[in-house]
Amino acid sequence: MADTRLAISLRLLPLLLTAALALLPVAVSAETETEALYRTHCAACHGEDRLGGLGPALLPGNLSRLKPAAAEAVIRDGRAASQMPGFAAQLEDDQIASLAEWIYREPEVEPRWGQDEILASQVVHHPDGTLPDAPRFDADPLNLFIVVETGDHHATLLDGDTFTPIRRFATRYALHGGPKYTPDGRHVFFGSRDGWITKYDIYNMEVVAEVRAGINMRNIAVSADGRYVMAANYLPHSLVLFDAHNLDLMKVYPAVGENGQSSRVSAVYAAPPRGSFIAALKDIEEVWEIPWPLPTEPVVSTGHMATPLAPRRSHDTPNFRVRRIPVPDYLDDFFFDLDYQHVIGASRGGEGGMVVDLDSGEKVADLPLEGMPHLGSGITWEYQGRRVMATPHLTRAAVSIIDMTSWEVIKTLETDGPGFFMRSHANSPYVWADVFFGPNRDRVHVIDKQSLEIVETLIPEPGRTAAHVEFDRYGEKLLLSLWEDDGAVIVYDAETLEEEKRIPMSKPSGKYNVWNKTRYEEGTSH
Ligand code: DHE
Repeated sequence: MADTRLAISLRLLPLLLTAALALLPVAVSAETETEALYRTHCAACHGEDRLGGLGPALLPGNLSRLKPAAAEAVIRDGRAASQMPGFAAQLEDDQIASLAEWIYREPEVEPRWGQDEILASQVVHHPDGTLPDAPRFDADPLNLFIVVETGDHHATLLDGDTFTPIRRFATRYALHGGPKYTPDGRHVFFGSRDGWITKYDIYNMEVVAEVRAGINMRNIAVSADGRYVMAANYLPHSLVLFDAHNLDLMKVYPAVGENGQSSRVSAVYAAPPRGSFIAALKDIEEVWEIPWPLPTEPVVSTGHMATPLAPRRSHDTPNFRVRRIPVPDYLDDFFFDLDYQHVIGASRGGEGGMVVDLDSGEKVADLPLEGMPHLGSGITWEYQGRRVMATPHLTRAAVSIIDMTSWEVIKTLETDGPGFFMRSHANSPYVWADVFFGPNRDRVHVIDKQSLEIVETLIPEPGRTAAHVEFDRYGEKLLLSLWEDDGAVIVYDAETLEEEKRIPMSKPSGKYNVWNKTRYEEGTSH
């Protein structure tokens, strides 16, 4: 019986081999043809290894915000207001489709971005101290805004008194998150999703230094004294520390937990009262605190939230060493109370939150916040003698308001759809909350901080997304984005809620006022 089976198998062998050989060249050539197409048409700008160059990185993590059909359209038609040409004349439809499919595949070898690559990427255009120290424009340097325009990857420097643009300049592709200022407001650091950090001298309106910290970066933080910059990466799993003067690399921290498992880093923030950076890890249940050196001279008190004269140190971890704080759940999106005693984090499942004491590492409260609270957009204010915080939800038409002493949700406001950003100012009676998702994304709610009710819903332009607000330094005027390619920032009077001016811009996303950001104003993002 066994002999018979063997004989049949041997007779079938040539047939099977022929069939396999017939299939093999097709599979191999399909792969190599796509790779060859990439090498011929794409690699010069996007890099041989898809890590980016003149154009952005083309790896699945970096493309997570672009749908494959949209990627095909970009390859076919190009991207307006960028250097990406259309390839409709050179490539057949199936070639475009195969390229678009291929760039969403993980590379066979995980790309590397370590110390050598970071060092090699650094470009210092104007070494620190070589440019003049006085602003080359006539405007209050502390009431400037930077507006990030994601439509064509530019930023605009805006006078916060007259609301006239001072300078519009090209940025790296796909900036994300808030740019961070030095405490004197002279320099600003931008972070791009592809990992580039750009230091820009506002007074001289020049890019002074750049470095690439990673391949897929989350955000950056700047120490309260403006001397250090920390970058948080998804790829590679790392935090990277730089000297802010010329963006010189100081240290790469592989994001590896106590248990040896490595993790993406959700984000990193500066905690001025603690004198440290705080980072949350997405895949391990730890928060990291990394102290920077204490100032040798007193730090000047900076206004409302007032950075203390010298940061209090509640622990004795040496400078730039990691203090691991074990937490009971993975922290993704998070927020802090004003003195940075507690971190308020949304857990990875998006069905709730928790409050952790950063000194003891103890969880002090659970927050019943289903519907993906977007705690990173949280803001705080005084309400009936106590401090409250409010957060929008990414998948629920609601704003939750939480008492920051009892950690109870004291109000859930129903909104016209899930929102992304909230903003206020200590001098304003109102909170502004956008409706970023769904059919009502053209609406913005204005919430009274004392009645905790929506008192006005504005529709600046029907059918067009209105989102993200930032106040001027006095809390008297504010900017709202008409978040479209042919969009605008709209100037409102913060008291009367009347529109005063529109400044055309290309998909303006975040707007950042120098005073509010450097003073850690309670109504703005940190
Ligand atoms: Fe953001 C800030 C994470 C999607 C626009 N976003 C941040 C920050 C984090 C974050 C951690 C804080 C960084 C900082 O300022 O230091 N964002 C995430 C996500 O995890 C999420 C949901 C998915 C992702 O793709 O990363 C996400 N973000 C978006 C967008 O789709 C937005 C709307 C458009 C875009 O440009 O990508 C967007 N995020 C922003 C903006 C800020 C931001 C404008 C700064 C807000 C501020 O006022 O400071």
